[in-house]
Amino acid sequence: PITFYRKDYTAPNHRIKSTDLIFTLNPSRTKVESRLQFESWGETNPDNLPLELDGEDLELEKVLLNGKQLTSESYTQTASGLTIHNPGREGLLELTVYIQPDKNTRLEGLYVSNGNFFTQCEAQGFRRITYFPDRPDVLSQFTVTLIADKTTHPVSLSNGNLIEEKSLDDGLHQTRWEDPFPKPAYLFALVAGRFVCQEETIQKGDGKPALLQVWVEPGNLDKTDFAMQSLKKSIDWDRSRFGLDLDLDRFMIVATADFNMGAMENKGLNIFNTRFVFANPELATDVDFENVESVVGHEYFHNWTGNRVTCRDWFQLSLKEGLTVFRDQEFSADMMAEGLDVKQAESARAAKRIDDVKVLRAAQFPEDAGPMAHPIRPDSYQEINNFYTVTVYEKGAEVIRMQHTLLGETLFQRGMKIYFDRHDGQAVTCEDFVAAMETALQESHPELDLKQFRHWYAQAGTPEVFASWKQADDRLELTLKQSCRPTPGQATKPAFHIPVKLGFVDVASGNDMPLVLESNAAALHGDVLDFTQASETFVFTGLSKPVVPSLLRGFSAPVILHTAHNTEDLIFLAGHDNDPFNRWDACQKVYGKAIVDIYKSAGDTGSANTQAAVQVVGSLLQDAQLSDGFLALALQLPGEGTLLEAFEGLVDPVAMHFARTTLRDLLACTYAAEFNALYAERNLNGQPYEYNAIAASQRALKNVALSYLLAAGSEEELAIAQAQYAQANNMTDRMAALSNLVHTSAEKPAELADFFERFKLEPLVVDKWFMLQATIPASNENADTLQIIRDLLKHPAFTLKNPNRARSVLAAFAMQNPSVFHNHGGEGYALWADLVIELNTINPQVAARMARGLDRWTKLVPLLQDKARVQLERIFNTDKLSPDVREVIGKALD
Ligand code: B3K
Ligand code: ZN
Repeated sequence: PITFYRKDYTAPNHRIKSTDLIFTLNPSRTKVESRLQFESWGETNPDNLPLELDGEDLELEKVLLNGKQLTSESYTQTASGLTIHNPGREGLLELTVYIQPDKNTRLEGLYVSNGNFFTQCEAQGFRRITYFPDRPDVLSQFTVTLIADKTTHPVSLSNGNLIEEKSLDDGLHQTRWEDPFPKPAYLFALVAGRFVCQEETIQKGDGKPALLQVWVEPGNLDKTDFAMQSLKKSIDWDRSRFGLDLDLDRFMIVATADFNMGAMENKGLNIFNTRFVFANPELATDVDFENVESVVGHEYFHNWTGNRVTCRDWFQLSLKEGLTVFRDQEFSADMMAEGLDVKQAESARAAKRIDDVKVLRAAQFPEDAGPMAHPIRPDSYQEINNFYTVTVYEKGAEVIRMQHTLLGETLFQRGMKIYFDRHDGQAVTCEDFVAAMETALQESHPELDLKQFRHWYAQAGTPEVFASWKQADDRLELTLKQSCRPTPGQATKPAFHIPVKLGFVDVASGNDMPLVLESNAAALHGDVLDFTQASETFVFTGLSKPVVPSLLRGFSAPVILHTAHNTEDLIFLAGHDNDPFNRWDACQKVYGKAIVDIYKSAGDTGSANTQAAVQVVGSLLQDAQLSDGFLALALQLPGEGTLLEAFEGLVDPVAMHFARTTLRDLLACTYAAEFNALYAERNLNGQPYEYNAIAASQRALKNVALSYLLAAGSEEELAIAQAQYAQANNMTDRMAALSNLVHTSAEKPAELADFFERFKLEPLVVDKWFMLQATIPASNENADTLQIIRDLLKHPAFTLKNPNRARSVLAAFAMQNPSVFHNHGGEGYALWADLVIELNTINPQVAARMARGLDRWTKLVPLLQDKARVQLERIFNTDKLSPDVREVIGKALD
């Protein structure tokens, strides 16, 4: 396999000033004609540098340079590209190629989905459309002509503005599009087919109108309102919070059922997985609504952070992704807090923060500790598509968030302005972003810099922070130590600059005490401590009464924090921490310790930690001050992925599942009456459904209560879930009832068949139906989940060709159902390997995602490691393994 290195970056020989494309669209043979106006990149470049174009799976018909047909000795054509020898300093290159969109099951480049044409070009899909310098630092102005059949493909769209539309002979029609902004090829898009749209004209900040459209296949218009609302909110929010306005006269979203990822930010023509567009109460859960809003926001925000300023090379991916995730997280938090009073708003924002940190702990921490660990700015890759990771995205967002924490909102926005002033229209690096933030910081704090902070871009691995303290004579000595375990290629790492947000909670009053730092006082900025050494002691004064430190508030840095808190301290923080995030986290720590005790003692529930967990839940249930959203989060036990990753030593996921279930059942029985009451109070059955943050958290709490009710498991509780299913007027309640029934019932509930019948024409809901069954845990001893999965794979509605459907079984099983996937017989791994191997030939990108299922196999108990290795090796030795899957499995076996 070829490895690409960040250090090897060189500028291209030529830039492409303008790109004129003509597509004659035909599913089995599409003609692509291109006219590329090129010129030498650097003034001092020699005249005879070759023009290098990438290309894959293309049938080349014609090459013309400055109007003259080239003979075959003036260029070199290989399986990966086309090199024009001696093209001169500038000129016009004209190419004609043919491609086969209907054979494209990889869904990269131009492909056909349900008869319609779509493109996906990021990262390197454009080279499967025509020969071109397919690299993000080549920005070109695109004009696109689309010629298509009038009846089968009446709608045809591309980036930018529609400048011409006309009928042609032979039942064809043509549209012509011009994108005023130069862009790299990865932002190119075209869509053609049968579509309908919801549209609206809005006024931009400069008073000019802009046309917004959401395009879907006929029959789906009743699912587009929320996406349109979300788009308008995104536009308003980016203007008011970041001062960034829509820069086009027209902004389009198109939904397709066949899509490798969530969505794509093509300039002016975002293409979405239907999953992140379609939303109405009957079909989408509250979480689906939330995701639609956040992904619509994310793609829209890319228009500035990604498109106006893009990446120099793919090692810089986090430049746009980390920043844009940070922006979409803030957007969602602001939307959830909208219209609430200060206290409620704080709680709503904390709930969003908790959701994001859960993802980080469940998915990013394992990645950072496993064979695919990489810095948010990777140094090397074999297949770039494997690096659209939780590290680049979510940890990348944490690294931006830390800069936001260090600078504060005002200076951070000043840094954004400097960034755009310097780099609008350019392809730049992560370093350019940090430099802009550093300039903003130094304008008001010349003594500060982000020198050490930059390690976050270069070093992989999750830092661990160890905190201990001594309180005596009105002083508190806080000692922080940090370390970071080796990751592939990085044995030792210099200390990180870690912003530690903190408070000292007075035990008597529950209030935060003022922070007075006596030693190295310059390290404290408001309530944020700069922690920069391997080990450092900070002395705080004015603390004559006992306090409990609350550290890393709001999860101010993506680290694993080990503290000297004893069980009593944690119980105190779980009840009194003034930082809602840390209050939640204290609950999680207590539950986690209890589950580990149960795990280690093979089911014994007598430990002090287990008692503490019971006590914490009891207090939460009695606390009338808590918002529904917070309570719903605080009552949920840590997820299995988080527990497995946090466990010290080799672990058995099956036993961990049962330990967690044991605690859940204990809580359920102890508080059966309270959960019953909670359920009854929050049960809105019969009231009209509305998606909003308050109503959603009420439903969330009710459904958490329902899951405890079913865990306690009598006939009566079963009837409650059945009634909720039958009476539900929205998908949130229906799904919650069904999943509780399916995951705990003795036999296949009748509701499961009803659900399929009701929704069989709605692919996204059918995905839920598959997913529900693929995630039945081992604790449901009446279900043979592996057999259920084998049967699901033979269901007429199942196909590996559609990524959503493939994920609904394969990812659900291998990544969300540890107790079945890791079954001791090894059948789970074998089934997974069969599917990865099959998917490898259909869609390498999605296969490589699924191949990550055993990333952390060396953390498993020896019995499971042996079984895992057999299957990893079986995949690795498969014929025609794609570079995508090879990289993932190869690194796992390294
Ligand atoms: N930028 C795209 C991801 C493209 C993935 C290519 N394998 C979606 C996003 O982050 O907005
Ligand atoms: Zn993105």
